Amino acid sequence: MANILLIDTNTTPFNEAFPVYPIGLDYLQGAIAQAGLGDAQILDLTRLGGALPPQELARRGALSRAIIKEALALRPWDVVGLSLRNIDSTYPVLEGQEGLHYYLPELLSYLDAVARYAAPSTHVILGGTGFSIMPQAFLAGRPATWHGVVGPGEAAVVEMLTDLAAGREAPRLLRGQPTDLGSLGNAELLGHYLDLPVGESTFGLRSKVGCGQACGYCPYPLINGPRQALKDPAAVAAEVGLLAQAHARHPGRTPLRFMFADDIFNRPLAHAKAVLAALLEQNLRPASWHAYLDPANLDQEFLELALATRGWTAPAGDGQGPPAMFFPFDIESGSDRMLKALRKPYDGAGILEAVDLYRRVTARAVEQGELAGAALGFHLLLGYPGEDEESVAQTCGLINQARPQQIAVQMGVRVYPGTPLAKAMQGRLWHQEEDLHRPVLVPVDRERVMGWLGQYLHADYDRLARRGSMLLIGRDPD
Ligand code: B12
Ligand code: SF4
Repeated sequence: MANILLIDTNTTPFNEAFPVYPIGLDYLQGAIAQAGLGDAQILDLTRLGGALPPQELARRGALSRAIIKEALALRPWDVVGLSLRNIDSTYPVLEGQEGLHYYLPELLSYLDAVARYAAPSTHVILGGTGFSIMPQAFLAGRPATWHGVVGPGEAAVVEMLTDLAAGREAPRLLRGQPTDLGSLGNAELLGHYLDLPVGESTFGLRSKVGCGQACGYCPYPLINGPRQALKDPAAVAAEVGLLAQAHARHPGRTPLRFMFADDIFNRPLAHAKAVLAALLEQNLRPASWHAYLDPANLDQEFLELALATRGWTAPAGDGQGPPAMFFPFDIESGSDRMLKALRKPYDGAGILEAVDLYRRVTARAVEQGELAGAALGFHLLLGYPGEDEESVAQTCGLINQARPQQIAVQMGVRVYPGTPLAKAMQGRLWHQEEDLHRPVLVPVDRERVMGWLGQYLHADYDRLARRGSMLLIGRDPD
């Protein structure tokens, strides 16, 4: 039995304001226990440090390093694992100093604290999404007792711990395979998060790994690999059941809402439907859930199952009566030329068909009193190489046809190392891979893009708000 400490290093301002439960570490803790390798402890830096008011956020780093020092002094840990999630915000929505959207320096300061205070015999294992995108940013220059896992960690961490326990050398860097995928299991930690002022995305669980696509800008395939691995729908429903039980033990708190934390939930569609059917079979109806979607890979049965399980719904204000539904179509562009450049597996016609289907299914639900109302939104990514007045005009044309109530526009695309976009931008935006450890964005003339949107969008879209590089555009309801 080894002494294992797992540290959640997510001390970003995002995690302060919108706590996300450390699913990855819960999954690893379960995998380690199941393999008979011991009871790993989770050290959650933000929650242990306690809430900080906005004007004192700058103290979080020092507070966290002190917590690390104290925990490492408790005993000579056999293994310390660090979960490294957010490197930067991908698209800066917060105006202000760099630390609000660039987190790598703080993460590295936590690694330095571990290097300083851990016993020389302690093995350190790094993992998590941020680590998986740029492992060398974290591992370079660290001693031979430091290791890393890229991608899903359940099987890989068990393999490494088994090697270390047997006195064998563990590899420096292991590509985690999506086998033996974990489940939520830490009822105590879930209970702790239920006591926080939680939001709709606080709790997540994974129904699969991977999306099977390779969109030009996206780092997800670097994290989770090129293929998909699906979890048994009944096991996913059991996880929702565990979450529901933890929630039931905390009455008076906000209603139970969660997110399927998959790269893409509805691909393959049959699996997503099987997961939702399993929830219904087990009579599990949370107040609401949501997920990232392929906007054109929908069918009537999926939408009906989403409705029956309260996907993308918000309960009625007074808690009585049917909920309202808001469905986000993450279309990224409405220009077929740009969708091709982005390497999206759908086109404008597919998006319009899906919107039409959503409207038909939800109109029927409103008629039958199952929904109080239904609306939809588009998410756009503007400023990818090749974007010009013509493509923005085409996107506006599609919006004018589909008439979403809200449009969120991300202006400028982050170039992550190892993506097709990074390859295309080599020599222009970067030379050495280290150049991309900082948030490098494809340059975009935001004022011009905003001008084109104003010119080509229907006059009904008269509400505009800007937050950093995000634009929020809206119109009055029909
Ligand atoms: C779902 C999701 C969200 C949800 C979270 C809901 C929830 N309750 O968890 C929401 C929408 C709230 C969200 C918000 C944000 N997210 Co997000 N999110 C994701 C997504 C799609 C899945 C993450 C997830 O939970 N996976 C399921 C769990 C089980 O897997 P996991 O955490 O990866 O853990 C596994 C492995 O990484 C590994 N592992 C993890 N820790 C460790 C530790 C050790 C020692 C080892 C060995 C292994 C290991 O093993 C685990 C089990 O297999 C990822 C992209 C992706 N495909 O991974 C982005 C991602 C993690 N998000 C990201 C970011 C930046 C953010 C935001 C800052 C906002 C934004 N601009 O996107 C905020 C931050 C919120 C916060 N409080 O921290 C980035 C992080 C990397 C980066 N670029 O910096 C990612 C990778 C997407 C991206 N844009 O690149 N996010
Ligand atoms: S954008 Fe979505 S579909 Fe494309 S590679 Fe990323 S996760 Fe997969």
